[in-house]
Amino acid sequence: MLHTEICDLLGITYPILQGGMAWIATGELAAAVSEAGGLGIIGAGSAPPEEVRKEILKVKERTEKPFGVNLYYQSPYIEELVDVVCQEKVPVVTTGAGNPGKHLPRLKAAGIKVIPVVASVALAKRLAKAGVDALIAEGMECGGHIGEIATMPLVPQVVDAVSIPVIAAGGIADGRGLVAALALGAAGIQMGTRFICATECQVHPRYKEAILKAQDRDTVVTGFSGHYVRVLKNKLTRQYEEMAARGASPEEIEELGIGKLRLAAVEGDVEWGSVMAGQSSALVKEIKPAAAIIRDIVEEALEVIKGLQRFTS
Ligand code: TUI
Repeated sequence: MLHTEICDLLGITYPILQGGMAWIATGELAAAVSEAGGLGIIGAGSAPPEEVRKEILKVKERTEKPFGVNLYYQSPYIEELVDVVCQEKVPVVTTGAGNPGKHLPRLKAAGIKVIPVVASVALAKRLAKAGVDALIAEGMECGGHIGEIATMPLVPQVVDAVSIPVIAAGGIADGRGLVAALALGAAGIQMGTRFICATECQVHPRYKEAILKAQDRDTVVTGFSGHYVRVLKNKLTRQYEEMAARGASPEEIEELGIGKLRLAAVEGDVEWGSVMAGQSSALVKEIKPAAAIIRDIVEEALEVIKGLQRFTS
């Protein structure tokens, strides 16, 4: 058994959250993770509110267990999405790529547990003061939109700065990573990349294969002026690098990224699409059911904890 305060807070069996990845984390994956004792999270991304409601209903049909929705704060539908999660009484909301402060009163009034993703100590402090239930401290090893600080230094700094539970994310894909996160003071982990390679994940099979093939140096950070995105290297990232080298404008570079996550995740174009994935990609070696992913990680974590006793006297 591996139990932390986040299990009690969220009503889950294992302290493992699945990242709410846009275009990737649909109701099927979220339901499978929740049913296996973790917290499955639907990625709302920039999808229209009624599409997100459909995914919520899908999860409710498949499991009685708690689940979450991730709200992407750059979505043009953010206000309507807050309405949908409140109406549907979604048990947990995680947020990304922005400050959810102004929506906290509404979300809390609907009985929703709110867990923002933060990439800095300053925002962690501000949101803890505003009354969020927990925080996800996400290091820049993760895939997709990233901050500037790595998981190893970020997590203990956030843990020291707040008195609510902190969940570690970024670069974690196995039991060793889970134990390391606990050692840093985290109460649990969130994994995105590992769960992309879950059997139940509906992403295009070529996206999963690209992660399975990836080695240690196969991710790259693209972006400009504070908006950085970690993806697997491919033709798109080489074109991006050429553009950056010839001094292309931020607008031109932004233009290159439009629609590219959908191209990879839905169409399966892993050469010209944006294959968002973390540095943990090289740790992911097989596709297996979400329940097996969770079981194997917990088993490995318990073995690692036992093994650590040899260093004590
Ligand atoms: O949100 C993420 N990761 C994401 S979102 C995403 S969707 C996308 N699609 C196409 C192009 C680009 C992105 C892919 N990956 N992670 C959570 C996260 N949030 N990491 C960092 C932050 C963050 C950054 C700034 C949270 C808050 C914040 O606040 C700034 C402010 O307003 O104070």
